[in-house]
Amino acid sequence: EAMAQAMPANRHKAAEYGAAQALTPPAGEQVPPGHDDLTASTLTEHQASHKLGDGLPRTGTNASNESLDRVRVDSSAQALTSNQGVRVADNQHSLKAGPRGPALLEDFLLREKLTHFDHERIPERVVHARGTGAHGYFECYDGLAELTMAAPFAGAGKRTPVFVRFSTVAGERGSADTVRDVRGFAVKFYSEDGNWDLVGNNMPVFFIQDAIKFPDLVHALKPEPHHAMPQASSAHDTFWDFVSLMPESTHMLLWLMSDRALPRSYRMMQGFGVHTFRLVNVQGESRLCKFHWSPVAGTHALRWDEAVKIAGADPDFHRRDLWEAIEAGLQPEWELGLQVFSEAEAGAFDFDVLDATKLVPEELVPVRPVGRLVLTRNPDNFFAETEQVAFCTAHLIPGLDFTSDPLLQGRVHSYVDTQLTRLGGPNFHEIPINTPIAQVHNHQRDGLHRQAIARGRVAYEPNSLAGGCPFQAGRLGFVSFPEVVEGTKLRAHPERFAEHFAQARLFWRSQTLVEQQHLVAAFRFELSRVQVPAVRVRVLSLLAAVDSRLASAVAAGLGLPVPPAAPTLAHPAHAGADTPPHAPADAPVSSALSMLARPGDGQPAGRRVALFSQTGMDVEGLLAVHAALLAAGAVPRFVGHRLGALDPTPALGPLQVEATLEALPSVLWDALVLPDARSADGRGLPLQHQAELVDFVRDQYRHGKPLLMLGDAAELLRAAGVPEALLDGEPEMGLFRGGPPDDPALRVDADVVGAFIASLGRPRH
Ligand code: HDE
Repeated sequence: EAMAQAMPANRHKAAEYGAAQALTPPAGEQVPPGHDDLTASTLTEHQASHKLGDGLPRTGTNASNESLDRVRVDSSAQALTSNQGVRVADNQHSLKAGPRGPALLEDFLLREKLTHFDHERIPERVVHARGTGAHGYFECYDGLAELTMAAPFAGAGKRTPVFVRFSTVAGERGSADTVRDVRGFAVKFYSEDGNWDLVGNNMPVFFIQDAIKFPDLVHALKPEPHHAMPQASSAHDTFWDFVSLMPESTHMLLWLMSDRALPRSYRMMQGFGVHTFRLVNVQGESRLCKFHWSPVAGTHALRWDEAVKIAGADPDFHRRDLWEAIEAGLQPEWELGLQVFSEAEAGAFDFDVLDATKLVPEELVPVRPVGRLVLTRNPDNFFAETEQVAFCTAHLIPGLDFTSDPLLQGRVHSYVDTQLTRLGGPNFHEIPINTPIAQVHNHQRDGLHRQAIARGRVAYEPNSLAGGCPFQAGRLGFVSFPEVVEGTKLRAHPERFAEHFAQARLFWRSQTLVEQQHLVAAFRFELSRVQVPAVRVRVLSLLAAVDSRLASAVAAGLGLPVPPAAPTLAHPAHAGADTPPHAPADAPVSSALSMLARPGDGQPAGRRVALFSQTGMDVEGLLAVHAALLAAGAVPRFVGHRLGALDPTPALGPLQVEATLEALPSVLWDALVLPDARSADGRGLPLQHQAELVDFVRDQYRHGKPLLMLGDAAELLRAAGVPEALLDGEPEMGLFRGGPPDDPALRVDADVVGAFIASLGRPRH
């Protein structure tokens, strides 16, 4: 043990851990011989790593981070070497026959460097190529033993390390973050019973009901094959052609055209497991379940105009937002909720819970909060961690199981299969970010890039030569829930899969007026990009089957009459009965479906606020607001026309402008603070004649963001198109007038500043 503490884990490669003690993997807990715990007693293969002990993360630590210490490299104060560890004398010149001579074949250093470079890229994910990830933990509120034996839910306060990757779906790896799209929300739980991946989206339903349609959906959505356009957008003929012929996609289309498809931040979107899963307890009893993630920062969206402009101003907007929030110590957080119901209850719903185009309304089954997900640490290396992480719906642990959802069944195959190509072979589970903290023991061998050095001559089971090890775990292993299944082999879907519009209507009716307006605008935009008139008409007929007001509003924007509604089945709940037996999907509204109706959402923490400043203006007031914003956890920055120092202030000396209006335009900020225009002592152009500033204010106002005036800004606001009635401030409309207060000793009115700050985390005005 003393040696282990003095030495790095691999004493032959001390340099790869750097000199810093912190980078040396801890020795790890030792397993006493004869320990009878099943997991622990089999820990023999990885003695050189610190993956020892009971497999549980230590309190307050992240076991998955620590296991990565084995492969972390810190090159500070180290000499450059080749991949064979040979120190490189000169990395600037290739080996030549004379200074002007040809390069020599024997230059193995040049060849190694170029060869490695030539193979740096791996295939991108066929969908969800663009994404970003972070480490953290899941903490269980209370033990859920009555429902499931899944390790992350084993007891109150139990923490399980996680890696999370958020993504867009359609765009390529380098595409913009703020496009209209579904967002992936994939969570890998590194539990002591093995890895569990909950590979979800930020919308609770999907386009199709059966996996066999997925390649067609994706081919229709991706850039059209003849000219490879458009990038990261569904606004083109092939997508709408496909979905117009696929009425089951109608519900998801409404979600996709809603502001849910334009999240303000990955930190501010919900996540859903989408499918119905199964929970199994230790007695072998099973319940059905839907998974919900709800962000503590609130569920917030961008405006479309904003999203479009951000795609140009900062294509990495969401990636940067998450990175910066975690670097700043904000620790983004979501609450996990479960909707739990029995098979019998599900049988009485007027939709089929195996149909991924349907959700379970919260009025029918409430969401029970069971734990929280906290992101604490950015990856060290994007490629090694975020790019190489391999999520898979088949990564399941005891206590959880699949249902026969035909979409889920296809996914269980597809995710492993895709990694074989993307990560180059069957050993992708050995890439550090994918290795479980639970030990791996089996007779799988060899393959490209094998890491484990399996000892002994036995690679089969049953065996006697290795004492029967590793042995079958029996009831301590994964046992599939013994669901009774019988049926005729056929290609068909259940009867309740045939109704496609009731939940689309529920979603539409549940939106507030402004959300409905945004939805209509999105349909108009997308369909105006469609060139083939018949496709537009077919989509309108789907919308007509949802709601006549929706259809006519969209049709008006396209200059088309509303066509006859697509054929609808009688809603099963209404067939032959006056009153539906259960709160049906056709209920008038479900408030959980509207982002704006979600109460209590949002926080000022992490919101970005621009404080406009220029030479000669009253910076004292700005400084007071700056301090108040910092105290609330917001991110205030002084912006102006040029970087650098402004007038000295008595308090702080020269105030530094940190960002220019040009480099960080309005759309990259959540709010704006304007100093008193009268305080500009005649130096420079009047504010209302500064084109970039006028544009900035116009966008802030149009996008419904809070604006705080520390005095008169009427001329500027007028130039930016703010209506006359609002020039003096109107908090209801997000325009706050905070100074100068009656007391000349004060620079700003603290109550108004407080109201402005409180409004930062709320939905847009
Ligand atoms: Fe995926 N999906 N998917 N998907 N999916 C992939 O796996 C697939 C579906 C989702 O951050 C791929 O490793 C099929 C639903 C996320 O790495 C691939 C079907 C939901 C991610 C694949 C679906 C998702 C993926 C591409 C229909 C929400 C990104 C690369 C049967 C519940 C995970 C990869 C990450 C990625 C297949 C439908 C979510 C090809 C066949 C429904 C979040 O395997």
